Amino acid sequence: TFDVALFGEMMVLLVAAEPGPLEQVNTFHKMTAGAETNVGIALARLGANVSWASRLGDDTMGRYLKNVMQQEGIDCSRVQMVPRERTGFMLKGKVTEGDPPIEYYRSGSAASAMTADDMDVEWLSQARHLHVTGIFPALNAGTFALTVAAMQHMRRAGGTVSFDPNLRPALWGSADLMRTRLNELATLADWVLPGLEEGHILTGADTEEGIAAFYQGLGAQAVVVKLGARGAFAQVGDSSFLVPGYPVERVVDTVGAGDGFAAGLISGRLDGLDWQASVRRATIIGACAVQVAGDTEGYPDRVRLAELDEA
Ligand code: KDG
Repeated sequence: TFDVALFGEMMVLLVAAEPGPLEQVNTFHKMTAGAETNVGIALARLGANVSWASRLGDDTMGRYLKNVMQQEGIDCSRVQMVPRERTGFMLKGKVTEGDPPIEYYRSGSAASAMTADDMDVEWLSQARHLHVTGIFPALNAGTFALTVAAMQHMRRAGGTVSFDPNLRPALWGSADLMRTRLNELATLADWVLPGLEEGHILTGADTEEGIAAFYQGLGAQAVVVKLGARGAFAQVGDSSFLVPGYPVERVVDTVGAGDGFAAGLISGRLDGLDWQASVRRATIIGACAVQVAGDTEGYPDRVRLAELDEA
């Protein structure tokens, strides 16, 4: 058995080294992106056994990504390197405030061709937990079907499923389709983890309480709404609580914070922590992520996490 199973597309991330419009940037740093693999990296740094199922092009970028995952200690035995197919990549700008501009080069990528046939039931049955985001199922009908099948299987097998809607309207094409499909996935999740603005878009509710009530109505055991610097609101069964944001010195880039948050929550629960302590761990890792330019380099290991928890 292992702790956490993940699907998802990993991409090469080229981050602008200087501010300004992307067309004028001369220097980029090569890093990695992908919401699900970000969660995997954050979990592996905390010592979880993570296994990732995906496809990559058998090209230089694909080999780079697989290498990074293996160096993080993640099992890549379910990652296929596909000849004559391409690995996706994305560009990200550098900003001094707010969310950075991004540009995708991922349509037709190796990962986007996955279908429900790529589900390895024997592999998934060995996992304690499955984490899903709204990005991979947005790629294609096949990746959506694969996500649904994996969530259904995980529930039948008695494991837990977490779901971060991670809204990417550009990938869905239509806001209505995005809402319908993501709320469909939420019905198959035990823990739903929207941001406040995302929750508003998906449910129509204006408050964290309203968002939580919506997803409880769809059957979620726990709903944790991310409130940015204000922390997070959690509704678990009949009880609800607020965990204040962990102090941040300087926000450099918010991308990757939600993934760190999910990893903190999952790792807390798998370690047997109660919900309060798990949400607190989630806010600490989210805070680490916003202080760096890439998605993953801020994620702490156990030693650093303990230091931050005590500080
Ligand atoms: O959550 C972080 C992701 O948004 C980023 O790594 C890129 O997966 C990504 C996407 O599709 O936007």
